[in-house]
Amino acid sequence: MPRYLVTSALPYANGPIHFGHVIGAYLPADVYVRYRRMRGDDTLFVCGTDEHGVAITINAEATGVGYREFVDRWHRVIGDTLAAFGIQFDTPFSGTNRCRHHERISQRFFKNLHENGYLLQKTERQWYCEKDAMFLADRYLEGTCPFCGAENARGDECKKCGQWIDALALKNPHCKLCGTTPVVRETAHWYLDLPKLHADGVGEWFEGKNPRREHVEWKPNVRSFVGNMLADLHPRPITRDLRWGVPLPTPFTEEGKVLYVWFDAPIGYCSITQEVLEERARRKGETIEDNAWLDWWAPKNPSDVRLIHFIGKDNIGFHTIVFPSMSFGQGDRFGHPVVMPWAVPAMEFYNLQGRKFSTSDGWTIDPIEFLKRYPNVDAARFTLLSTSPETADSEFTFEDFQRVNNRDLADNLGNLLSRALRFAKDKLDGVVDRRDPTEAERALYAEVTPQIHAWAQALEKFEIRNACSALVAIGRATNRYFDACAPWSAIKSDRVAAERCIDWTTRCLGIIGILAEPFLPNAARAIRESVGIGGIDLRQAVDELLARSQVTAAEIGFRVGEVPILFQKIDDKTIAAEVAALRERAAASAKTTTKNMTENVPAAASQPAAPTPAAAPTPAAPAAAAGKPEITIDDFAKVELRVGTVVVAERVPKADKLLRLEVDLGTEKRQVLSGIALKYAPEQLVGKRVVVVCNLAPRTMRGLESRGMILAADDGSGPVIVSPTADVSPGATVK
Ligand code: B3M
Ligand code: ZN
Repeated sequence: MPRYLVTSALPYANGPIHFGHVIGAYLPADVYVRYRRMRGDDTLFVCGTDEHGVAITINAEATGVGYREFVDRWHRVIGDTLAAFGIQFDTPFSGTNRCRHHERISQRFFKNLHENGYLLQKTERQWYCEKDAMFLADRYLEGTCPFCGAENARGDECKKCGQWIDALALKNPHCKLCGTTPVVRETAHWYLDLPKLHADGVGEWFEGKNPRREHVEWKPNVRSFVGNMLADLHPRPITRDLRWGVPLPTPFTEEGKVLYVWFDAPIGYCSITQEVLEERARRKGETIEDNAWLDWWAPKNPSDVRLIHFIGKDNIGFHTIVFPSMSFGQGDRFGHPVVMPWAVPAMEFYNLQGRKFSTSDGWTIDPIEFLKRYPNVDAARFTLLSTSPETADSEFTFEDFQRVNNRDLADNLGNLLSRALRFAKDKLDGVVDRRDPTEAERALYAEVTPQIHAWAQALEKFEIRNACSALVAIGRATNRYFDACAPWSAIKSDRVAAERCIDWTTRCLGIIGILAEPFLPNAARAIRESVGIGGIDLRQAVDELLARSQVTAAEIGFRVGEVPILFQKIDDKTIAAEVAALRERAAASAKTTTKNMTENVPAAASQPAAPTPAAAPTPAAPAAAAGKPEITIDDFAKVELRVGTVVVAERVPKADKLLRLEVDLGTEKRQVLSGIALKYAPEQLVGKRVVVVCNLAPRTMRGLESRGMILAADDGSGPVIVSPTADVSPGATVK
């Protein structure tokens, strides 16, 4: 029997998480793990926070808090949020800085790759701040954008025009920390030789031709994304000039260099595994070896362990190419090969009421506050799960929350339970006896049985929405049966018929109480207890249900106890008030002129704190919300905007953010370069209608001429292409 090693993406300890994160990588994993355990599978569920990287150091410095204190604070907030959603990782929920095995294991990965010939060293020129004595990685550098002239462009991209910037081309560069002008210095970095790893077997593994991967189909979103990346693989730098992170192992130690956060973060899955195993052993009064994690990560027989990464779509490349390549490149140096992922059920994006979640724009819901207002976490779980972005982007709306809560849960399950049990209390002396089925009960089971199998099959394939639907369908079938039997009138002439109805209704409720366990852990337990199967062994129950649609324990009658209220309905007024409050928060935040990087930090975080030895804290510089000067209609008329259809889209080599598009404008085809590659895979764009600025002066980027610009909206979380809402012919003017 295979064992299951389940991971959820390690959230950055850098800010709060919202519903999009919860449904992206944590809740579906929790459901899957609960399901696997119900099936009796040995399962490990590993997670913790991602605690390194420039995003964290910059925000910590802006807040004036030491790095470790900063990540500790967010580690707590994130851990509490996930726990509030009933997500039960194996403990500890750790982190890449707090885990005491992390440095050692990360360094081993690096060394093994080096010994196996998969690392390259290259020297490059970078900006260096002599005052702070450090290289200015990515966002530590600011200057004037060489493309649009915007100030405050960062070392890696311009926030204003979205262009990818070669740091050396930045005009008037200055250090974000001290403001001085840096100098160019040479620095040597290590690169992961992805082309070589690909040629040596990672490519075949991805295609399923390599015995190290049992053939499981990739999800289409994963396959298309990775297909594109594989076509254009380059060595990837895996070290950074920073003072926060995992130091390079000896003999590679050099002043101020650490492993790149995306190199050490996935190794966190391994090091946290070691901690989880230690904690398990401790509870049994045992101790374990420092390499116990290898029993899961490098088992003698690789197909013993099924490694499953639950992630959001922006992490696909790292979990299907980079980390598998790092693992593949270990060879046998851990005794046996390191396990490669068996499945990567990546989610698409999850929005909020028609827009992207954006903490800085106030377009978000604080999950902890939400659960204070709606304390029944099962309702929140079920709403997120049944609207999850499994195959396409989807969204959370308060209207869906109301519908799922009121209709699918309160009416369909809660009401059914209380109607059946109250009837038994009032009319049947509180006892539910077993009665043989008639045609009606056989018809009911003919509806329910396929849904039991649909539930299991869907969960096996990570199709959680379908599994939710199967559960709801059992409730609906049972409601129809109950209403057709109408026990309240049957009792007047045929007591046995009424008893039979309550018997079979509660049997189905028992089935619901078992199958609901992964999604609605609290309600599921309450249902099982109320229908007399509180002590049931869930594993055996599922086996029995799949074998014969019944459970032995449910075949004995029971005495009705307390009748629980499973779900409270939510009225229209409450929902309208929620939507209004959300809009108000967004409007209030749009008025605030001081938006800066500390905005994600709770009030307490902006209190002065002990300075860190690593870098002197600097107050965050508030960037004024730039309103542009007024223009006349004639000014606007100078811009020629036309609708076009994307006919070709492809990545631009060596430019992470750029896509080369060919756009059909009706009368001509144009080549346009667009800085949207981080948000859109090329194949998502082909056939899409876009709006092109046609009379923009041509410009050459990366040796390619761009004639025009594609309009995109950006609320700070990346560009979203602007497209006409109805079909318009290519060439149509936009005004
Ligand atoms: N921390 C990115 C994210 O939170 C990153 C995931 C790491 S998984 C090893 O989306
Ligand atoms: Zn400086």
